[in-house]
Amino acid sequence: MTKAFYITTPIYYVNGDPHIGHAYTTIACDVLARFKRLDGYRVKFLTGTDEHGQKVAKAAAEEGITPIALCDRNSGRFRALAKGLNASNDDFVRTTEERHVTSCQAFWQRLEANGHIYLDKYAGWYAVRDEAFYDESETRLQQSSQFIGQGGLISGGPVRVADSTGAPVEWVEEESYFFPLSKWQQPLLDFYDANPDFIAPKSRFNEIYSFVKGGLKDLSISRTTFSWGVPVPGNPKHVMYVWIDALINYITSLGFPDESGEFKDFWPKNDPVTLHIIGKEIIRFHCVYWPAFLMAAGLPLPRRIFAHGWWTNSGEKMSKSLGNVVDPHDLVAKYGLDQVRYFLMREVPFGNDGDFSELAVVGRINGDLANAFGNLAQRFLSFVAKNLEGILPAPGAFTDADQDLLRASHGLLAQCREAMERQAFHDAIESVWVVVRAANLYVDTQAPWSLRKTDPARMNTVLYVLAETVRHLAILMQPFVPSSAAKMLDQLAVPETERTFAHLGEAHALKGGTLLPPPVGVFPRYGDPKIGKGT
Ligand code: ME8
Repeated sequence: MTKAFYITTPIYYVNGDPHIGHAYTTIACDVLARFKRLDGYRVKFLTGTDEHGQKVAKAAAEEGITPIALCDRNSGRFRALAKGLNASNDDFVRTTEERHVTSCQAFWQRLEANGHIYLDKYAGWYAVRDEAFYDESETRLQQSSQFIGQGGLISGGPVRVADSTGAPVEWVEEESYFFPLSKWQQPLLDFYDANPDFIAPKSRFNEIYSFVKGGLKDLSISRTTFSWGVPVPGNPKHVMYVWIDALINYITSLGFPDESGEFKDFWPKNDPVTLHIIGKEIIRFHCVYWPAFLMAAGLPLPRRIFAHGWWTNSGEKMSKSLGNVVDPHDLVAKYGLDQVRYFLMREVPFGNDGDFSELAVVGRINGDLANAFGNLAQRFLSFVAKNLEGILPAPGAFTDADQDLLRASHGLLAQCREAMERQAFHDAIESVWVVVRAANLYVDTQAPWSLRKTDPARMNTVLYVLAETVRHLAILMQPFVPSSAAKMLDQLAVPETERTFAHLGEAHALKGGTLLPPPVGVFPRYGDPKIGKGT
């Protein structure tokens, strides 16, 4: 039976515009989805938008439009981003959709039926920006400052902010439904102990483990002071807390509360297949609340939650007020989509924070893509076109050097699989680049161009080995740079039906005598006058 794989991005808040951070998560998920599809899995890849809650209601009020008008417009921008990134998502969920409201209410009723919801009163701090409740001990007083005209600064007295995020908090007192999170402390710790890979990287696992060990308080899960949310079944004065609503999106898309369709394949009881990729700032919601909600509802848990790091811009946090938010559309327009995808996956080990700079982007484009990978393919393809009428020669007997290179190519799938199981994109790419570099060295040492007159048979073998190596590299790079890898495979005349990982290895090797189409450069240098872009 085909193994299933379910991968999700967080659903993005629609109060702002998409930025590079959103693009980063979506691309990472897309790379994993594509990798698993090529590896024979039945994949479902979900993304979408988080549209309820006070933050979105406030943003709409500030613009003087209805919340749904804001959601419709901005959700469209996130959908356009996914498309613009060539994301292969199978669904795009919006939390204002009917199917989601049904799913949330059914989930709530399960919790209630199982005795895990009670009515009480909440009195405490709330940060609208984070849509999070904070204990007084998690907040601090901070001197506020306000800009007045011409760069002047005045002090506006102390404000209370959340320690971890700096978001202003306000005092909230209202009737609220609660989830008895405190009761789930031990079951959660037991679960983490039994599943040490549930949260990655390890540092995040440790962070969550000690947070839970420190004790959990019951969680307020409904609000009454505004109405932009999913009505609580049986008491529509309350809307659900936006985070319970948001987390449920992951099962809405599987058809919940109907457990007979996709749900049973992608949210199975045994051997879970779900991977949630999120940013590091939302681990508490995903690694504590979500598993506790699921346990309480009597539903299975995801397999793993990976929290990646944050991008800064030239050392500074990206923020609207600083005006340094990197717009993914601009970046793609300037450097090319596959170039941006490659950069984001290669530059920073997934899980670490990263610093964005255009200098680094150009370095990767010119160094890794144009000079190393692109050039490797380009050199022998144009030689074949010019000197052999575009016909791929058949090889003779392989020398040790040939076999070394072919063996290295054949060994790549296992290395990439191992790295991708850890969501170590940079390691997967680096293992491919070890072979890219070895192949470039092979070209230098074998010097096929100089063999044309002296030893054409040997030249043919060398060209063939290069073609077969590039075939492997391009097949494996498809998840990262889908259009460029496809172009490379087109130039090797590899049929579209023979580009999965099952086609790696000798059984599907290129055949000598194949006519190759005229070569075209796949990875241009940035700053090359021919493409009219200056660095
Ligand atoms: O948190 N660097 O939505 P959101 C890297 N709606 N990634 C970044 C980033 C940065 N500078 N900034 C944002 C929410 N991200 C909730 C999620 S899920 C049930 C609900 C990415 O619009 C990162 O993936 O604030 C982060 O988790 C996500 O955007 C937050 O998006």
